[in-house]
Amino acid sequence: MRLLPLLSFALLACDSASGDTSGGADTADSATSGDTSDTSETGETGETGETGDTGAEGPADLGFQLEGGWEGSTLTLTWVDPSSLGTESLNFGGVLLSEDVSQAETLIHAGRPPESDLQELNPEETPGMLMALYVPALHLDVDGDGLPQNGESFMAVGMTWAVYVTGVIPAEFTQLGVVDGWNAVVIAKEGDPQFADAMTIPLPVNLAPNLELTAGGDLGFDPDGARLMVISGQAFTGESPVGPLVDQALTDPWEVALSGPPAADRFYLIQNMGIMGALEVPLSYDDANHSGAFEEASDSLLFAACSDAVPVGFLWLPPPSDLYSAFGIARMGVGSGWMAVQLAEGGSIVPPSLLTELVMDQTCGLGG
Ligand SMILES: [Ca+2]
Ligand SMILES: [Ca+2]
Repeated sequence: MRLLPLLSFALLACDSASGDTSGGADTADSATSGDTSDTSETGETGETGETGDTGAEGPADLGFQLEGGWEGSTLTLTWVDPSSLGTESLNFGGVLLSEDVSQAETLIHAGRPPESDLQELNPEETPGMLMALYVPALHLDVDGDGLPQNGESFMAVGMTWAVYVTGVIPAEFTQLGVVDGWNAVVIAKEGDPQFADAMTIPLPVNLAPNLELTAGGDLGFDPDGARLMVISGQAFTGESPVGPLVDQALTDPWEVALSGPPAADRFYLIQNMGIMGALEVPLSYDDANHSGAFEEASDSLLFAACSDAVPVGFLWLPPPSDLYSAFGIARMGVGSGWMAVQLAEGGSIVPPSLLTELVMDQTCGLGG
């Protein structure tokens, strides 16, 4: 029964690698490992093609239930290297199959995976039991080759994986519902993974970018003569900052509405998160010279916007374009696009329900 602990350990390792907002160091790692494995496996896609071809002919042995805006996306099953389970970074291998999805309940004939994918996970405790694990994902296949490469965005990474089991299957696995052939295993956030129905594998669209963000709250002071700007976090790194994303009269209550992805020059490597994104910070200022813009020489900064006494920034994360990052982000439940984050070590995502209750008064400063 080593499989279940092995899988849960893999997940714990993932959590420790990317569990908090500052887990971006892993994102950097991921770029390396993701790219490497992608590249190395590309050569094997010949097999993939064959499998896909035969796949169309047999009865369905895997089923996926898509939820959300999956239209126009392509479903892939990517091999997970079992030797990377439980290590700092999961390694993904070749794509077993690729299918343009046309309906929410997508049925696929995957057939028996290539022998090179099937491995004896634990020769000592489950000798002769062969397994191959695949992570299901949806991506926007811009170039039409079926593979998620060259910056194409992931829209979903499943937290229930397809698992092919064959060979000598011990009774304790059979009792858990494991069959010789395709199975599914739920990659639970905590606790042991659970086996599930391979014909109804849930695949919600969990990485599509959130395009709109509205935040605000009651004001703790008289807004007369004050303005509200949203400026790039680059301004705090000593880099030459781009202009404000928003600069508007301050009102009580105040509100900021962001829509769509920010311009390319607003993206930067956010050091304490270790990720490329656009971090934008709302600040009120006293427009002393009535110019309608902030000038350091004449105007003075007032207050930031706080949630739970911690200043808040608006972060745009681009949809992930490598599977490792996509998996990590999906596991964190963060998604992509606009989100509000607390600007503090270990700061968390501000839930949308609290975004209209931000505090902007003398209790909320950026504190350097
Ligand atoms: Ca492609
Ligand atoms: Ca001014």
